[in-house]
Amino acid sequence: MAIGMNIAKADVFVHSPGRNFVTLKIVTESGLVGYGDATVNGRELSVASYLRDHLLPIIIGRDAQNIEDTWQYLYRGSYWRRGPITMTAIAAIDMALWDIKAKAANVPLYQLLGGASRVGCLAYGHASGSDFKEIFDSIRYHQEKGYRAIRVQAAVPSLNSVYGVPGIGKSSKGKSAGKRHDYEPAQRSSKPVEEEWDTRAYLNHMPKVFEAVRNEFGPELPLLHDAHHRLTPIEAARLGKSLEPYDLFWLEDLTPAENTDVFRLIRQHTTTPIAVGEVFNSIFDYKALFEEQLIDYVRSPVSHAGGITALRKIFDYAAIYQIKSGVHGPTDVSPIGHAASLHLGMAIHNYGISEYMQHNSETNDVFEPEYTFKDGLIHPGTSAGLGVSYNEKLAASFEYKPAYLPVNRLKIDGTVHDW
Ligand code: EZ4
Ligand code: CO
Repeated sequence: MAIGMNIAKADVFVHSPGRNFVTLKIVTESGLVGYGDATVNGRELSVASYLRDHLLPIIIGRDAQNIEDTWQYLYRGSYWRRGPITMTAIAAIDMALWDIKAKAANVPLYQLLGGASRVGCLAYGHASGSDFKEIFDSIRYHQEKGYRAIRVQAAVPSLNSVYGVPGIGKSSKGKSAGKRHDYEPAQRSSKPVEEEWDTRAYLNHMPKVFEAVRNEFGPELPLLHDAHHRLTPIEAARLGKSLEPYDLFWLEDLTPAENTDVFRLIRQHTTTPIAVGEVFNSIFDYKALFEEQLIDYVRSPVSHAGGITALRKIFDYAAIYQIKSGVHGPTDVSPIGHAASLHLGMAIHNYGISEYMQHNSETNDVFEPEYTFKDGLIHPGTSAGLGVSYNEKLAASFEYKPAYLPVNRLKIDGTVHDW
């Protein structure tokens, strides 16, 4: 047994460099440091408490090398399993222990997961706009940055706001363009912002957007779209069908996440590939979807699905059904969580694509991620471990402030609508 590999110390940091993040630091007796991302957007303090009050006291003194056993101890050993807070807390510990194991072995983490299966991880960026011109400009901007696959979100003419499309209504003043490429959807405020929604208007408008984009950019560019869980099963089927002529790479999060049975209906109606799972947190959420071959891409990131140990199993299970990874990579996954997903993405065979929104400079100054983005591919870097650090002093200068994702109401009568 290696000397000094027991967990000596663990701390949780909740700060706001660029946006709110929850960061776990584990230190072994020998002084090796591992980091984990424990951020759940808009519910940060719950995960911090779950870690500080319940998990960290029981992992002190454990052998940091026994990652699988620690995972089972925290998951199977607890009466209360699953759920986003629990699984994110376990994920943070798992990530930190893999970081330590790779540092102890002096290799980048993907080497421990089987080595590189590719030269880099294909990523997609977020284009959006209030009108076709803004959308085209935003796509071009991302292409110039190197992206080879692009998610397109669009304002809907009759709506004052649409999630994922910043700056609606300000375009005539020319103020939205810069902001649009550095978008943080969780607003720092004591209550959530409220946005309005109209499914009919959305369903009528989206095919026009993708028709215009295909006409402008041709058939080759991989295009993605996210419906943010807002549709009923039959509406989802209609959207998939109406977008078939535009050959989407995927259609994401069509219906509310709880009821996965609806994918049977959707699948019968459309050949548009389907991605789901950014709010899933367990292999059991995917079980029927895999076995019945109802989806094409797994959205879970390492940080929300129980860690590298758990997501690796989900990906291996998906591989049997030719289903690929399509990891969630918004700004609320910290550079630590993003790096963990990238190391796993480098190693697995059934890699698909990663979302890569890019953090702002405040975030990057604190975490100093080593991953690099070139020609549309992200590489996690070759230094030992996850290749991410955490500048505690600098982080502490960015005080945590509550921030919430918006709440969505129907335009016609104010009914709260699905995410
Ligand atoms: O709404 O990360 O695909 N990306 C997304 C994100 C999510 C936020 C939620 O925290 O859907 O913008
Ligand atoms: Co999404």
